[in-house]
Amino acid sequence: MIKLAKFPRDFVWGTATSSYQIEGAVNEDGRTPSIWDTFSKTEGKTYKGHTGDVACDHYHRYKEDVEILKEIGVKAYRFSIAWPRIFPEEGKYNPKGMDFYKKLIDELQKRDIVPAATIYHWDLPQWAYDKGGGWLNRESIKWYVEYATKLFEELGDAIPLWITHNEPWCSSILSYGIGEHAPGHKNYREALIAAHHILLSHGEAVKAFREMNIKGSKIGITLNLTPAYPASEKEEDKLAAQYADGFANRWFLDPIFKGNYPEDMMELYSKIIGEFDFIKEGDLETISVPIDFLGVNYYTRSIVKYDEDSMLKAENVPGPGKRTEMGWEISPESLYDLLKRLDREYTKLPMYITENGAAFKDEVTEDGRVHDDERIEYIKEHLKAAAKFIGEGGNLKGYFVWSLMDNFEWAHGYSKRFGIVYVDYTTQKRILKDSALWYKEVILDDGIED
Ligand code: GBH
Repeated sequence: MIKLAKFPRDFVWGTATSSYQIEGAVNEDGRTPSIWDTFSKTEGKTYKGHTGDVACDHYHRYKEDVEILKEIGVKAYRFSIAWPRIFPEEGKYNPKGMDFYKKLIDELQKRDIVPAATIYHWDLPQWAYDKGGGWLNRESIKWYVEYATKLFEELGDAIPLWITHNEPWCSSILSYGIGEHAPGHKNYREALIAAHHILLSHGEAVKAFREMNIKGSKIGITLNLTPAYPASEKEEDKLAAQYADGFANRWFLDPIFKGNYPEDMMELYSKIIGEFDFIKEGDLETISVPIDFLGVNYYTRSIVKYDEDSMLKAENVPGPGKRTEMGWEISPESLYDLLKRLDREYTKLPMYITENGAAFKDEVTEDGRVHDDERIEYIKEHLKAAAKFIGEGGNLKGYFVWSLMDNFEWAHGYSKRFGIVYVDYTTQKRILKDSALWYKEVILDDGIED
């Protein structure tokens, strides 16, 4: 046996999910619709019109699912809380919705699994959208902070890791700019306004959290980061990579860690969106309030060449690596590059990989199992990259596989499977894929053997 990668004994091994993607029970215990209910029920927005109405029925099966977590042996479980269960109407707290998360946390604690909770993983209450477009309305910050504060009051120190937002790039750019996610707007000015308000809501929630002095709990944010590489050594391609990096990464990292938006991007964006009059005095101080850790979601990299006609002056070109079912190039080395760069340019704070994983064509074979060797390979290579970073002194504290189980993959509906646990959507039967059994061994060994 050769040790391929070794991790510290206290490394946090986890899996991740999110509320709308797994819970179902969309009309139960007082929950009202989110923008994803509305969006998925709008013709043509999701694969075959799939919705999260039932999903993995986790709302009713959470005990069984926590049992599976125990079986895999994870140390931590990252889930998200559904805002429309907690505040089904503006200003109206719903204790019944909170009860579900209290019960879930209880089950986790009984099995020594650390709960890591994401406050916002895209299921904005429809009522908030109806008041001026949700994140477009600066009032959204107030609504979010009221919601977050309630969570801190009720769950507080039961959650050692609080994550304010999951992937603000997705909930702003993909949702208000590109239109692929709810609410499906296609307007770049709106995308940047939404991003700004989301970042502000993060900062205000961190401030509220600090004021409450919750002992033993940490707070941070999760960003999806996509390292950008130039297609050639040409200066113009390097410029394209600089803009692609600004678009995907620096627009979010810089305000959080440096207290300003990147100047090159301000200049580029101002030609498209006009004035940045939605940025008020003091906003960047709020966005850059100190956090305790950074969550990194990493799936793939981008390779770009210069394109005069495109808004970002950059056009994606396919990389040479193998692809997952999402069409995303597999590039574990880029995860290493990314972590090094974060350490060098942004922060020495603890980091967690809060999502990493892949969709492949999974099938239950005659033996009743799912032989997902490609997923094992994917996770193994990314863990090796993570271990290399740690070996060089990098402050990486944990790794969460996306996802615990197959689920509602947003615009792709149930057509893409990211789980290490297979879900049969007809029977709701769960089957541990080979990757889950393999991950169990990794956790037991705190490392990978070959
Ligand atoms: C995450 O989003 C989400 O947090 C999670 O809910 C979701 O299920 C999971 O990933 C799997 O998709 O778009 O071709 O330019 C990840 C979103 C994926 C957005 C990679 C940027 C870059 C490749 N990111 N993507 S591409």
